[in-house]
Amino acid sequence: MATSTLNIQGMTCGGCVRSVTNALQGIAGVSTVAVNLAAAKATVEHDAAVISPQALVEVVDDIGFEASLAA
Ligand SMILES: [Cu+2]
Repeated sequence: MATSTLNIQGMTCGGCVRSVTNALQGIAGVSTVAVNLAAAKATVEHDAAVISPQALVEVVDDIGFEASLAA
């Protein structure tokens, strides 16, 4: 199991947090998702053999936010 942290720009409220959480949680291979609005980050535990960190970023971008992998 891998843990990836994403920086996410564009989240302004609890609805955004829910949208991001649901999108990430819905991906095959993702086990847990924790989104922090104040920090503008999401921490995702996932099976890297099923879903890559970059693919997580793309899913968040696809629903209208600006994501990148945290260093
Ligand atoms: Cu919102």
